[in-house]
Amino acid sequence: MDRDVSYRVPEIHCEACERSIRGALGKLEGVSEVEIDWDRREVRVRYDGGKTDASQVRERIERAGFDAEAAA
Ligand SMILES: [Cu+2]
Repeated sequence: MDRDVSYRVPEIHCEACERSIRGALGKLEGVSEVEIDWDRREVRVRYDGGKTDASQVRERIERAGFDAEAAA
């Protein structure tokens, strides 16, 4: 089943940041969509709940070098 999760990533500053995050999440199996909201500094991810979960999504963002906080 498809699920959505959002994280606040305050350190997104430029397109290189966006590329790193997209690259990191693109390698995570089950991720089908990554949306970056520049105004809110938020990363929204759609993923297959049978293949991965929100904590793995968060871990990928953090491993790419960014703090990820649960979005309100
Ligand atoms: Cu950047």
